[in-house]
Amino acid sequence: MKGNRMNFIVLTIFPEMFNPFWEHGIIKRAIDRNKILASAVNIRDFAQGRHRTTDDRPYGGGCGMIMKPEPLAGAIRTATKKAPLAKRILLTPQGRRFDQGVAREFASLDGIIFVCGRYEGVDERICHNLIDDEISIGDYVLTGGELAAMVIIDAVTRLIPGVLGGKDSAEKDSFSGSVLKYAQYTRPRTFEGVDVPEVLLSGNHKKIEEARLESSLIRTFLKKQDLLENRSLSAEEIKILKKWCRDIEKIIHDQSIRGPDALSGDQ
Ligand code: 6GU
Repeated sequence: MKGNRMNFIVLTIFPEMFNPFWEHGIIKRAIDRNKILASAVNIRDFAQGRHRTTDDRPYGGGCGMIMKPEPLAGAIRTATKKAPLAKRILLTPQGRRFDQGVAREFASLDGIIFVCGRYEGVDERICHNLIDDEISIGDYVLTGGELAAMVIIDAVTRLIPGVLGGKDSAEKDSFSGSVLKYAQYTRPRTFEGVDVPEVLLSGNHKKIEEARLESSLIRTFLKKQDLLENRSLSAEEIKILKKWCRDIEKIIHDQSIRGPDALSGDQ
């Protein structure tokens, strides 16, 4: 019916925050090319009473305000009618941690309904029947789920087939193969005294691939060693790592035959 177009519906008390987000860059292009459908719905539209309040004081006392269940329930039910197959995700610092693996998982969904919490949180009863998953984008506290929704929509959209320009741009990302992206360069050839590595100008594609793999490994080793430890290494990668070991052992060996002082760094 709607084909493979991903439907993002964001439920928020600040829908205007999303206007500039929908209107720029890859997200805008994905909307224009019908790869995604995106909308932000005001939870307040489902609130009752003259003041249309969406929050209230917590039972049992304590500081801060809680998002009332009725407006949230109304907003979630209406969104679910529009996108019956969509996964309903509550954005909360207590949720499962979002990462590239979760982004890949979400990229294959029909749609996502994001519930953006504000204040001190949402009434617990919302989670019983109306929420399928709880997600956090990291271990810090934001004032609301809106920025988290944008982070997730951004990361997921670029994984949807046909969204990125080059056909393999998403596959060659940092993390896709669980290593970081290699060092990249564009013109000019010399910038502030630093040259682009010679091999990249050689036109030798095999050499370039090798140099890039080595660059990826070095950067991963220096910046995110845990990624390397959890990776099953290819024969090519093991070859590169073993060469480093030999190079490092040679340095240590050459230093140590000059005497113990050579290693202490106070020569
Ligand atoms: Cl999803 N919401 C809030 N309020 N804070 C967060 C978060 C989400 N993820 C990390 N911190």
